[in-house]
Amino acid sequence: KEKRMAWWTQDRFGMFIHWGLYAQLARHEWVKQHERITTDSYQKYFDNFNPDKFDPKKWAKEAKAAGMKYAVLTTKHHEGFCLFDSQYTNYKATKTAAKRDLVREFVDAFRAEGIKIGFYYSLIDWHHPDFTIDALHPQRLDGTQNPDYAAVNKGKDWNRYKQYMHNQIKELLTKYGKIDILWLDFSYPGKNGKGKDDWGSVELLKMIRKLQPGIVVDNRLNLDEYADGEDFVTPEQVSPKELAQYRGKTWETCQTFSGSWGYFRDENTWKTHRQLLDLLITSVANGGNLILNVGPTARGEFDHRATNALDSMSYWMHANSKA
Ligand code: FUL
Repeated sequence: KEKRMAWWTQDRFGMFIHWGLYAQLARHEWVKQHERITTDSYQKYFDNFNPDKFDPKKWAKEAKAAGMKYAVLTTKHHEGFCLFDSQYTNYKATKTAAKRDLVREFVDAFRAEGIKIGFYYSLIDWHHPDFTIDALHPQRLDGTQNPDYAAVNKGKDWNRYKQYMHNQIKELLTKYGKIDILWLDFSYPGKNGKGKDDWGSVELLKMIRKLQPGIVVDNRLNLDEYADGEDFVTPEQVSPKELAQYRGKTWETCQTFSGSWGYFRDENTWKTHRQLLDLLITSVANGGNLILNVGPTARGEFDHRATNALDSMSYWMHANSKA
């Protein structure tokens, strides 16, 4: 483990990229869930998806200038839309007006800049017909005492979903060369009652390690009792003050520039440049990594506020680097 973690603990600073159909609504990557949008009415965002400004080479240059050494892209977020050309679904970028495998282009562009490659993949899927409807699903039931979830889930085949998810992770780990990080995300384990057996986490991790022996895997697989379950813990959106408690662990804090992960046009909670630097310095000082998130717009660009923040990091890196 120490060997495969060596570069990761050394590199310290990465870019998270949350991108999907939700960027078009520009109000949170959970918008389908927040607003209880049905899969039918969400379809228009698939039909209209056309990221004509997508230029991952530009993204990679900005990441590099900011001093980021690795980048993790959402290959599929909870909404279920795949940025990659999966053979197991048509709900994917290649079937939209984009007509491109966005993951492939991301990989090529970031690799060319010498940036390590990470894939985020959501175990949760609000599009797949076999994914269980639960209290946190967009189609959750209204607040009666005992909503009848058994009835709405009748006919759904969980094993079919599980197989789909494993197949897609296999695709991601076999079709894009060497992948450095896998960032799986169950997001809400306790509340919907799904555990490692539901996700098939033990087999999943075995497969991952076999396909990509050097890969670094996060801790969101519900594998707490399984000895080799996690390479790093993932404190999300915690304040710099709270970071000291992770000393001694292998950890990465994931943070946004504003509040949401997906592009949110009207959010007014953008962190100041000073706050961002404070996060980076406090993370590193406490022996951890920082992964800072950009949510590109639906057309595929970084918002000027994100670019501006990245510029400020780049300025600081430049002014303080010995290289
Ligand atoms: C969470 C997700 O629910 C958020 O949307 C985001 O992806 C964050 C990094 O992880 O669990």
